[in-house]
Amino acid sequence: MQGDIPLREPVHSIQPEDEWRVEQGIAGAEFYLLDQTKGPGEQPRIPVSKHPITPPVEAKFDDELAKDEIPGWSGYVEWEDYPGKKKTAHDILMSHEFPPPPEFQLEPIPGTNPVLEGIRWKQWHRAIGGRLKDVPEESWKIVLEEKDPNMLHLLQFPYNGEPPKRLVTAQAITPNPLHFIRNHGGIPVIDPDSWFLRLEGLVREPKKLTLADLQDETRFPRMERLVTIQCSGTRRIEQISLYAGEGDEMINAPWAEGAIGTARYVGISLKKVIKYCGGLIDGAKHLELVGADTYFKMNEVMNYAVSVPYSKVRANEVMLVWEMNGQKLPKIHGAPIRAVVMGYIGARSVKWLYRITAMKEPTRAPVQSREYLYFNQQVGKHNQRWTDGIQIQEMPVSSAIMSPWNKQVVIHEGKISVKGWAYSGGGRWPERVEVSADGGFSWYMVPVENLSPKHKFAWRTWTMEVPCDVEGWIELVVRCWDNSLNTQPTEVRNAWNWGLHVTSSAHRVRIYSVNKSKEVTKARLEEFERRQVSFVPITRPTEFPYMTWKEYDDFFAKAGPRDIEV
Ligand SMILES: Nc1nc2c(c(=O)[nH]1)N[C@H]1C(S)=C(S)[C@@H](COP(=O)(O)O)O[C@H]1N2
Ligand SMILES: [Mo]
Repeated sequence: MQGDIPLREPVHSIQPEDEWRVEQGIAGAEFYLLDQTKGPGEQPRIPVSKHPITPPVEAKFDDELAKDEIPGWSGYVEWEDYPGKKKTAHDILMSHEFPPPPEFQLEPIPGTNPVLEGIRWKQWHRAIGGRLKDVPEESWKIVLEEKDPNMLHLLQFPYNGEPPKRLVTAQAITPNPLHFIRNHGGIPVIDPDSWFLRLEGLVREPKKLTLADLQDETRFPRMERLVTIQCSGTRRIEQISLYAGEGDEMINAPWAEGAIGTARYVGISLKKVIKYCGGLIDGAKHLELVGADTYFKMNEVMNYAVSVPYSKVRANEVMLVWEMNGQKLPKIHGAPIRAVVMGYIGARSVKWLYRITAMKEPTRAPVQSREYLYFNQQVGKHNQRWTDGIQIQEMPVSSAIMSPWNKQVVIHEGKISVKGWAYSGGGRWPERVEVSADGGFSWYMVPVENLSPKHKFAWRTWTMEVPCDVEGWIELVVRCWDNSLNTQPTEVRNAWNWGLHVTSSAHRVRIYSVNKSKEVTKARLEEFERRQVSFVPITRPTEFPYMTWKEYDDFFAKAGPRDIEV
């Protein structure tokens, strides 16, 4: 009887609260600093993650500061034209204390959806007030309107979301509601009829062009391209699970393999538009692309901006698009017009584009000059400078397994069905995809007919039946060779970097293989079924015998006893 078992009072522990977890390395954020340049009595004993809890910001709303700039452009605040406004915004931000970013690398990632809320970002918007006050809520409404309910919302605001693994490669062309979203700010909603594009800086004839101007085929011929947009943070979760990197909740959204999407875009070549402005003058070599959203960085407020070299534009590899997969470009993807920079990281494909400035040098806007940097392994919190990183443009060749999933128990008959994507940046394309079922020792080539068609600027999805004789834990690995015969490093560590970008290593998935082509395994599975006992979780001890005593005796009769006699 249950009642007979005495319940013991918990023994008082002399271990300080949870310290064993710190010692075992499973409560990393609270890992005490060990400063070996100091004596034992001088060690700091303050857990790193115990920040003071700051009360929510009480905004001093300044409706004049952040107001809609142009009728019909809702949620667009102009910052770049008004240095004074930027200064005031900076002073406001400096006068408040904001909560630190949440810890999600050294401690487990929350299992909620949205995974992270973006409290700091919401509070920054509230602190500036005016038009920005309502932007977080308005943007979330657009997410719910335009995105698929299956989306994994990594960050609610600014919205960052990706499709779940089972849907990433369900189709070679990603349906718009399932295309990942990477926002650095709120979503401006711009009426197409009042939208215009400013072309300025070192262009011979600065111009303002309306949507009707851009869509006038007598001026600008239509262009249609199948393009994969990949965020340089794709598959970052593999780097995070190995070593933590820079922990801002926005910059380092814990992307899995879904921050990549492929769509058919219709628009025009930016090259023709620059030509229409008489071309570039005075040695201009870069075009700064500016979006109508508001971005926050180190207590500064700005419009989202990056730049592309003019050589890329001249090659007709930068489009201005208004149509995505046969539909009007969705608001959340940058309507009315976004740039699509083929073969470059997603960050260059500016959404809600409204201004293009020709300049001599790449822009110093933070997304170009201070973020999206690929550091070497010895650069980190202790020593990074912006120039220590390569500014990421073209992504290297990469690939991922979308099924099966890590820790899945896969029952098969000697062949495991595997599927996924493969992609290479810079106009290179996957030429060969290979899958290994033994951790990367032997590789099987995906038959050509199992790859989706080749395109210069798009991924290829693939499926594969991989021979697997093994029972128990195995590691499936995929790697791709592009048309320049570039391939992927084999381990995450090989490409690990402080910014947690460009996870280009071969994607590894550990699964538990149950090979039903083996008689004993087949019989055992049937027994589980007959007894209506679940086979999973595999760690649960089985409560019925593995064999009969007769089988046991027969074995030893045949094989001889356990110990031999002299
Ligand atoms: N204006 C603007 N453009 C932007 C961004 C942004 O935050 N604001 N994010 C960039 C990044 S980092 C990526 S990866 C792509 C993502 O495009 P998507 O959201 O349409 O998938 O948009 C890029 N263009
Ligand atoms: Mo990105």
